[in-house]
Amino acid sequence: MKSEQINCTRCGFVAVVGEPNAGKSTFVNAAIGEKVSIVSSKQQTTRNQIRGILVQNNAQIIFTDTPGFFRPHTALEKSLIANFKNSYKDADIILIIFDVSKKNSNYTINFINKMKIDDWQKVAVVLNKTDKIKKHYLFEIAKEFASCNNIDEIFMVSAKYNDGINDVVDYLAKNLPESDFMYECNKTTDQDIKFRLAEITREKLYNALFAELPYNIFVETDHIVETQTKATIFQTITVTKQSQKSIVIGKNGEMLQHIKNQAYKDIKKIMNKNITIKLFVKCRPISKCI
Ligand SMILES: Nc1nc2c(ncn2[C@@H]2O[C@H](COP(=O)(O)OP(=O)(O)OP(=O)(O)O)[C@@H](O)[C@H]2O)c(=O)[nH]1
Ligand SMILES: [Mg+2]
Repeated sequence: MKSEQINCTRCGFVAVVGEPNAGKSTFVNAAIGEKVSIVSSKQQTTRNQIRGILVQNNAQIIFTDTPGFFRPHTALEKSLIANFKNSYKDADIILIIFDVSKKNSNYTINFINKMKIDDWQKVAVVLNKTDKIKKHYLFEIAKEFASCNNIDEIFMVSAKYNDGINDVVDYLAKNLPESDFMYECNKTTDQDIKFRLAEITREKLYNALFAELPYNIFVETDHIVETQTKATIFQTITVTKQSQKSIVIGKNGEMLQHIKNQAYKDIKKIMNKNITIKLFVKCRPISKCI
């Protein structure tokens, strides 16, 4: 009986949800200890559901980092929301990330109280960015969340400074259902390598051109030419206006070079070999239906 308990493994899905910019992707990266999801101070950075995978003791935790929840206006936002609703309905544990420096918790609390949860699902709240506010405010916010329906646990963390993350990970590992692992032990994400590298460049673009860039800018990895020791990564950045193309390239190509330099370190870490990045910028106007 005892050896059966020791050998039992757990595995399941954890949906990481919350308002835009709450720090969902930062949290997932901190938990996994690797950048699997891009981070920026621009809202709605995460467009797709990103899976990050972590083995903790006898448990394999499969995080789904989601686009933030908000009232949709544009077609892109509507598709983000549709994606988001699917992301938590099959999750074993739903982690609600809240940015405590926002102070107004009504929207998130309302969301939690309206969530339709099945009996087998658990909901926990992660109060994030604790580094940004004073302790007594934090306890007031925690009290507000404690009165929500269905909350199993409340954690206080600073994802950016890796504070309090282990407690959340331990809780997740203990509360996932008994199951075999679904992924190989050393896998940290299920993303295709081309997509992952394109996301890194998109992060650097957002961070360098925060105010000037619209959301409909896309980065694609066209191909990767690889030997055992070296990889050349060809990527295309697509914008929708000539003026945006000039911004991305910058004077004498300086902005493009800056983005490449910024992407270099992260991409090298992922590829684990010498790399060269070739960036191209293309303008493709959005076609209008009449
Ligand atoms: N000070 C502080 N900043 C944080 C913390 N966690 C995240 N941030 C910052 O908050 C901003 C948004 O972080 P993201 O992880 O991209 O947030 P997100 O919830 O994934 O955002 P979307 O994908 O756009 O919904 C970034 O500038 C992060 O560096 C934290 O614990 N403390
Ligand atoms: Mg995100």
